[in-house]
Amino acid sequence: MAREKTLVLIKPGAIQRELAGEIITRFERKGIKIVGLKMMMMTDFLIQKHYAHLKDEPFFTELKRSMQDTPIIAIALEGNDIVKRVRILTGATNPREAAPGTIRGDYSISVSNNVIHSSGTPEEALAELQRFFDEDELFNYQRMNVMDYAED
Ligand code: DAT
Ligand code: MG
Repeated sequence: MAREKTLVLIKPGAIQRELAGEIITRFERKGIKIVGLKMMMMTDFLIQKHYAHLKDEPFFTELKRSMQDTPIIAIALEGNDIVKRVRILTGATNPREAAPGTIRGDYSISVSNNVIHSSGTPEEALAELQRFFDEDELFNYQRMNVMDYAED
């Protein structure tokens, strides 16, 4: 088991639908530790880096626009095997395929309004966290008691 951090973005579609609290609560209720959190605008530069793998897709222009409709909320989460665990909680990219109980399965209404981003692999998570957070925006702290019985 590897102790890792991962990046979540609450996307503009979720901010507009007032789902930010619901999404943060999902992670808290599951005992996942938040080690960084901030609201910010996605700049053109950030989007080009973040979605570099999609730059030639026909939907890229629309994706870029939709990521700038409102600020996003960037969240850093930490735990054992957290990248994979958060991907499972996130659910499939396409809402029609996202399982009930996952965040996208419960809240996503279209592939371009799929409410949340989460890093796909540990390598992706490292690169994305560096892109979205300065070192002094990520925190080291202990939680008391509640986690004594949990896996991480
Ligand atoms: P994921 O966000 O599940 O990691 P991805 O990295 O393949 O998926 O794509 C990033 C985002 O791009 C995705 O969350 C929504 C958008 N996207 C992907 N495929 C799309 C499509 N066919 N039409 C519209 N938007 C799409
Ligand atoms: Mg991805």
